[in-house]
Amino acid sequence: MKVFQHVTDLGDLRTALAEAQEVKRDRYQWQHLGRNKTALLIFFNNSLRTRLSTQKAAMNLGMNVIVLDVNQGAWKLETERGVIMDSDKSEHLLEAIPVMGSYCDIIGVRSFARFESREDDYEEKILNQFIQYSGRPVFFMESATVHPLQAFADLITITENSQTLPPFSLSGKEGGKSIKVVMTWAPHPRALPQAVPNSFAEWMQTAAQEGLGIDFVITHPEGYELDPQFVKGARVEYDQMKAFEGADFVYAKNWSCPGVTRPEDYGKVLHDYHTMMDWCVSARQMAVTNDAAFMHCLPVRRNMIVTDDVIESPRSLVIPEAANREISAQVVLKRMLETLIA
Ligand code: AN0
Ligand code: CP
Repeated sequence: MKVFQHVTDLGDLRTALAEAQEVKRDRYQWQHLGRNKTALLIFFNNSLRTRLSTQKAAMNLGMNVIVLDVNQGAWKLETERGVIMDSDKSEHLLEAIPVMGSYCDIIGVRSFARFESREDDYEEKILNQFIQYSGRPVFFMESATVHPLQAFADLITITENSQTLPPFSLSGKEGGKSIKVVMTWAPHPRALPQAVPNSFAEWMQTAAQEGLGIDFVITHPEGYELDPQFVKGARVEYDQMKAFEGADFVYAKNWSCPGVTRPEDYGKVLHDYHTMMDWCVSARQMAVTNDAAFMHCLPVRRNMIVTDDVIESPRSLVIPEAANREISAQVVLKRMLETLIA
């Protein structure tokens, strides 16, 4: 694997999920793969889980790891070609990227949506330059439009906590009842990217289409429609309570306006959050589910996205979900190392 961006980069999902369980059984059995190999993790934005879990995954594989926080100690980087560089930016991305590539074997990059131009964000202008100019395999640690390490960890978590999904069904057989997974928008005071919901939708709908036994529904207020390239025809239900009926998994996340129907609203919070608080996931909505498990990628703002009692309940999976970030990252790094060595 040379790039990890989309669910398709992983190939067959059943195989990838089985590999995740193999990693979980003994995560230290491939230490030879990473010997004298260096992972460079580049952060343009804050992180707790991605930073720690990806370092841990690389170390499990015997790799050396270098972490760079671009905004803390590195030169400020210009990203536009053709500008006269007389501002506070001392270095251009076009030099910085190949230089960074020269010190490592694999690069991970976190670079969120900037919300300056929908086109630039949705073309993945920054990450594509890393792919083009680093000379190294590149994995996305949340880009402008996707967060595939999160979505993979989420899928692993859902399969582990379902009794009907392959390859972990108790009976060991496929063809049982589908599970209902609902992704709900929830209020937040600031504009957040669409990367997490985009990837979650892409991965869930692909899993559904690959016959893993998932019925996937998205619910959000009107105006927050996600880009169709990620929704892939999944059902959208604007009535949150209706969407929650019979749900087995509830996945909460805020996102700002994706600008699909009104490009001028891209990256905006469309309503004063005080008026949207009935979208906060509470016991009221959970009561109509099939005793659903609660999920969120974290970090989460309590009593905005989800109430204390729901996130603290025994049905909350937020901690095992975060723990699975180590596993998703290790499968990805392992596959990249295997490609390098082959
Ligand atoms: C980020 C987001 O919503 O994309 C990262 C989530 C993993 N969240 C915040 O900026 C709070
Ligand atoms: N879920 C996630 O990616 O968390 P961090 O932003 O802390 O890395």
